[in-house]
Amino acid sequence: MPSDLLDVLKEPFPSRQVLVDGAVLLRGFIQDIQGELLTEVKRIAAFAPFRHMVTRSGHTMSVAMTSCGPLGWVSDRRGYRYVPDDPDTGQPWPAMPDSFRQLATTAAAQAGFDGFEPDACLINRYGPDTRLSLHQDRDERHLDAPIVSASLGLPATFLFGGLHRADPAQRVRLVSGDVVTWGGPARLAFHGVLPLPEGEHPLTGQCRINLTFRKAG
Ligand code: MD3
Ligand code: FE
Repeated sequence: MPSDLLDVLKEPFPSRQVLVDGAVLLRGFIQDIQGELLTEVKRIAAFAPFRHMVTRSGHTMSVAMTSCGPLGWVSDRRGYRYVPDDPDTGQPWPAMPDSFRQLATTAAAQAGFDGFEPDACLINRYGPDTRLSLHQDRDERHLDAPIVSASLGLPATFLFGGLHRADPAQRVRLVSGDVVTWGGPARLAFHGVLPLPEGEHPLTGQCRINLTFRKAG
Protein backbone atom coordinates (compact mmCIF):
# COMPACT_ATOMS: atom_id res chain seq x y z
CA MET A 1 0.00 0.00 0.00
CA PRO A 2 1.40 3.49 -0.85
CA SER A 3 2.74 5.25 2.21
CA ASP A 4 0.42 8.28 1.79
CA LEU A 5 -2.58 5.97 2.15
CA LEU A 6 -1.09 4.54 5.32
CA ASP A 7 -0.56 8.09 6.58
CA VAL A 8 -4.27 8.79 6.14
CA LEU A 9 -5.13 5.65 8.11
CA LYS A 10 -2.84 6.78 10.90
CA GLU A 11 -4.39 10.25 11.09
CA PRO A 12 -6.28 10.96 14.26
CA PHE A 13 -10.03 11.19 13.72
CA PRO A 14 -11.45 13.74 14.11
CA SER A 15 -8.47 15.20 12.22
CA ARG A 16 -7.01 18.68 12.01
CA GLN A 17 -5.84 20.08 8.68
CA VAL A 18 -4.57 23.58 7.88
CA LEU A 19 -6.13 24.53 4.50
CA VAL A 20 -4.34 27.86 4.17
CA ASP A 21 -2.75 30.15 6.72
CA GLY A 22 -5.60 30.96 9.14
CA ALA A 23 -8.05 28.24 8.00
CA VAL A 24 -8.27 25.02 10.02
CA LEU A 25 -10.45 22.07 8.94
CA LEU A 26 -11.57 19.67 11.68
CA ARG A 27 -12.96 16.60 9.92
CA GLY A 28 -15.70 14.86 11.87
CA PHE A 29 -15.53 17.38 14.72
CA ILE A 30 -19.34 17.29 15.21
CA GLN A 31 -19.78 13.73 13.98
CA ASP A 32 -21.33 12.52 17.23
CA ILE A 33 -23.77 15.42 17.75
CA GLN A 34 -25.10 15.91 14.22
CA GLY A 35 -28.55 14.59 15.09
CA GLU A 36 -28.87 16.92 18.08
CA LEU A 37 -27.68 19.89 16.03
CA LEU A 38 -30.22 19.16 13.32
CA THR A 39 -32.99 18.92 15.90
CA GLU A 40 -32.00 22.41 17.06
CA VAL A 41 -32.03 23.69 13.48
CA LYS A 42 -35.61 22.43 13.07
CA ARG A 43 -36.66 24.05 16.34
CA ILE A 44 -35.10 27.37 15.27
CA ALA A 45 -36.71 27.19 11.81
CA ALA A 46 -40.12 26.64 13.40
CA PHE A 47 -39.78 30.14 14.95
CA ALA A 48 -37.70 31.83 12.25
CA PRO A 49 -38.52 30.06 8.97
CA PHE A 50 -35.93 29.60 6.22
CA ARG A 51 -36.37 32.24 3.53
CA HIS A 52 -34.76 33.28 0.25
CA MET A 53 -33.40 36.79 0.68
CA VAL A 54 -33.16 39.40 -2.03
CA THR A 55 -29.83 41.10 -2.70
CA ARG A 56 -29.31 44.83 -3.16
CA SER A 57 -29.28 44.24 -6.91
CA GLY A 58 -32.70 42.54 -6.74
CA HIS A 59 -31.61 38.93 -7.22
CA THR A 60 -33.23 36.26 -5.07
CA MET A 61 -30.62 34.05 -3.43
CA SER A 62 -30.84 30.31 -4.13
CA VAL A 63 -29.68 29.57 -0.56
CA ALA A 64 -32.47 29.59 2.04
CA MET A 65 -31.43 31.26 5.29
CA THR A 66 -32.34 31.90 8.86
CA SER A 67 -30.40 32.88 12.00
CA CYS A 68 -30.21 32.40 15.72
CA GLY A 69 -28.49 34.31 18.49
CA PRO A 70 -28.56 38.02 19.46
CA LEU A 71 -28.03 39.09 15.83
CA GLY A 72 -29.11 37.68 12.50
CA TRP A 73 -27.97 38.48 8.96
CA VAL A 74 -30.47 39.95 6.53
CA SER A 75 -30.37 41.20 2.97
CA ASP A 76 -32.88 43.28 1.03
CA ARG A 77 -32.88 46.10 -1.56
CA ARG A 78 -31.23 48.33 1.08
CA GLY A 79 -28.26 45.98 1.40
CA TYR A 80 -26.80 43.54 3.93
CA ARG A 81 -26.75 43.98 7.70
CA TYR A 82 -27.08 42.29 11.07
CA VAL A 83 -30.29 42.99 13.01
CA PRO A 84 -31.64 41.83 16.41
CA ASP A 85 -35.14 41.04 15.11
CA ASP A 86 -36.30 38.74 12.34
CA PRO A 87 -37.93 41.05 9.78
CA ASP A 88 -40.33 38.26 8.74
CA THR A 89 -41.79 37.77 12.23
CA GLY A 90 -40.92 41.04 14.02
CA GLN A 91 -39.60 38.87 16.86
CA PRO A 92 -36.04 38.52 18.16
CA TRP A 93 -34.09 35.72 16.47
CA PRO A 94 -34.31 32.45 18.43
CA ALA A 95 -31.66 31.98 21.11
CA MET A 96 -28.39 30.31 20.15
CA PRO A 97 -28.41 26.78 21.64
CA ASP A 98 -25.57 26.00 24.08
CA SER A 99 -24.48 23.11 21.83
CA PHE A 100 -24.00 25.59 18.94
CA ARG A 101 -22.05 28.06 21.05
CA GLN A 102 -19.83 25.33 22.48
CA LEU A 103 -18.98 23.80 19.14
CA ALA A 104 -18.01 27.22 17.80
CA THR A 105 -15.90 28.15 20.81
CA THR A 106 -14.06 24.82 20.98
CA ALA A 107 -13.43 24.70 17.20
CA ALA A 108 -12.10 28.27 17.26
CA ALA A 109 -9.79 27.40 20.16
CA GLN A 110 -8.38 24.44 18.16
CA ALA A 111 -7.47 26.96 15.48
CA GLY A 112 -5.76 29.28 17.96
CA PHE A 113 -8.66 31.67 18.60
CA ASP A 114 -9.24 31.48 22.33
CA GLY A 115 -12.20 33.41 23.74
CA PHE A 116 -14.30 33.42 20.55
CA GLU A 117 -17.83 34.45 21.55
CA PRO A 118 -20.18 34.37 18.57
CA ASP A 119 -23.25 36.62 18.71
CA ALA A 120 -24.74 35.46 15.40
CA CYS A 121 -25.27 32.08 13.82
CA LEU A 122 -26.36 32.16 10.20
CA ILE A 123 -28.02 28.94 9.03
CA ASN A 124 -27.87 28.22 5.30
CA ARG A 125 -29.92 25.53 3.59
CA TYR A 126 -28.88 24.19 0.17
CA GLY A 127 -31.23 22.15 -1.99
CA PRO A 128 -30.51 20.61 -5.41
CA ASP A 129 -28.64 23.17 -7.58
CA THR A 130 -28.34 25.73 -4.80
CA ARG A 131 -25.05 27.62 -4.99
CA LEU A 132 -23.34 30.49 -3.25
CA SER A 133 -21.31 32.65 -5.58
CA LEU A 134 -17.86 33.93 -4.67
CA HIS A 135 -18.03 36.62 -1.97
CA GLN A 136 -16.27 38.03 1.09
CA ASP A 137 -17.86 38.19 4.55
CA ARG A 138 -17.27 41.73 5.73
CA ASP A 139 -20.56 42.82 7.30
CA GLU A 140 -19.28 41.88 10.76
CA ARG A 141 -17.84 44.54 13.04
CA HIS A 142 -15.13 42.19 14.29
CA LEU A 143 -13.00 41.23 11.33
CA ASP A 144 -10.32 40.17 13.83
CA ALA A 145 -12.64 37.41 15.12
CA PRO A 146 -12.82 34.20 13.10
CA ILE A 147 -15.85 32.67 11.41
CA VAL A 148 -16.56 29.04 12.31
CA SER A 149 -18.55 26.96 9.82
CA ALA A 150 -20.17 23.56 10.40
CA SER A 151 -21.60 21.25 7.72
CA LEU A 152 -24.59 18.91 8.07
CA GLY A 153 -26.18 16.62 5.50
CA LEU A 154 -25.23 16.34 1.83
CA PRO A 155 -21.59 17.00 0.89
CA ALA A 156 -20.65 20.16 -1.01
CA THR A 157 -17.65 21.52 -2.86
CA PHE A 158 -16.43 24.63 -1.18
CA LEU A 159 -14.30 27.17 -3.05
CA PHE A 160 -11.85 29.54 -1.43
CA GLY A 161 -9.49 31.94 -3.06
CA GLY A 162 -7.49 34.93 -1.96
CA LEU A 163 -8.15 38.55 -1.07
CA HIS A 164 -9.07 39.43 -4.65
CA ARG A 165 -11.99 37.99 -6.58
CA ALA A 166 -9.74 36.97 -9.47
CA ASP A 167 -7.24 35.09 -7.29
CA PRO A 168 -7.11 31.36 -8.07
CA ALA A 169 -9.51 29.33 -5.93
CA GLN A 170 -8.87 26.01 -4.21
CA ARG A 171 -11.60 23.42 -3.77
CA VAL A 172 -12.35 21.39 -0.70
CA ARG A 173 -15.12 18.85 -0.25
CA LEU A 174 -17.02 19.38 2.99
CA VAL A 175 -19.07 16.53 4.40
CA SER A 176 -21.49 16.20 7.26
CA GLY A 177 -19.66 16.57 10.57
CA ASP A 178 -16.86 18.82 9.26
CA VAL A 179 -16.05 22.15 10.91
CA VAL A 180 -13.78 24.88 9.51
CA THR A 181 -12.46 27.94 11.33
CA TRP A 182 -11.55 30.90 9.12
CA GLY A 183 -9.48 33.54 10.83
CA GLY A 184 -6.41 35.71 10.54
CA PRO A 185 -5.22 36.00 6.93
CA ALA A 186 -8.06 33.71 5.72
CA ARG A 187 -10.81 35.81 7.25
CA LEU A 188 -11.32 38.03 4.21
CA ALA A 189 -10.72 35.37 1.57
CA PHE A 190 -13.21 35.16 -1.29
CA HIS A 191 -15.23 31.95 -0.98
CA GLY A 192 -18.32 30.21 -2.31
CA VAL A 193 -20.09 26.89 -2.78
CA LEU A 194 -20.55 25.04 -6.09
CA PRO A 195 -24.10 24.02 -7.09
CA LEU A 196 -25.21 21.20 -4.80
CA PRO A 197 -25.49 17.88 -6.64
CA GLU A 198 -28.66 15.90 -6.08
CA GLY A 199 -28.44 13.27 -3.41
CA GLU A 200 -30.02 11.78 -0.36
CA HIS A 201 -28.57 12.01 3.14
CA PRO A 202 -29.91 9.97 6.09
CA LEU A 203 -29.92 13.04 8.34
CA THR A 204 -31.20 15.84 6.11
CA GLY A 205 -32.76 14.20 3.03
CA GLN A 206 -32.02 16.18 -0.13
CA CYS A 207 -30.32 19.12 1.47
CA ARG A 208 -27.18 20.46 3.06
CA ILE A 209 -27.26 22.70 6.12
CA ASN A 210 -24.36 24.98 6.99
CA LEU A 211 -24.00 26.87 10.26
CA THR A 212 -21.68 29.90 10.39
CA PHE A 213 -20.78 31.51 13.69
CA ARG A 214 -19.73 35.13 13.72
CA LYS A 215 -18.96 38.01 16.01
CA ALA A 216 -21.09 40.55 14.22
CA GLY A 217 -21.91 43.32 16.67
C1 MD3 B 1 -13.94 31.76 4.37
N1 MD3 B 1 -21.38 30.04 3.75
O1 MD3 B 1 -22.70 32.01 4.97
S1 MD3 B 1 -19.12 28.25 5.07
C2 MD3 B 1 -21.69 32.33 4.31
O2 MD3 B 1 -21.19 26.61 3.10
C3 MD3 B 1 -20.95 31.26 3.60
O3 MD3 B 1 -22.86 27.91 3.54
C4 MD3 B 1 -20.81 28.93 3.04
O4 MD3 B 1 -20.04 31.56 2.90
C5 MD3 B 1 -21.67 27.73 3.26
O5 MD3 B 1 -21.24 33.48 4.23
C6 MD3 B 1 -19.43 28.69 3.41
C7 MD3 B 1 -17.41 28.51 5.15
C8 MD3 B 1 -16.93 29.91 5.26
C9 MD3 B 1 -17.65 30.87 5.91
C10 MD3 B 1 -17.14 32.12 6.05
C11 MD3 B 1 -15.89 32.43 5.55
C12 MD3 B 1 -15.73 30.21 4.74
C13 MD3 B 1 -15.17 31.46 4.88
C14 MD3 B 1 -15.30 33.70 5.72
C15 MD3 B 1 -14.06 33.96 5.23
C16 MD3 B 1 -13.37 33.00 4.55
FE1 FE C 1 -19.46 33.62 3.32
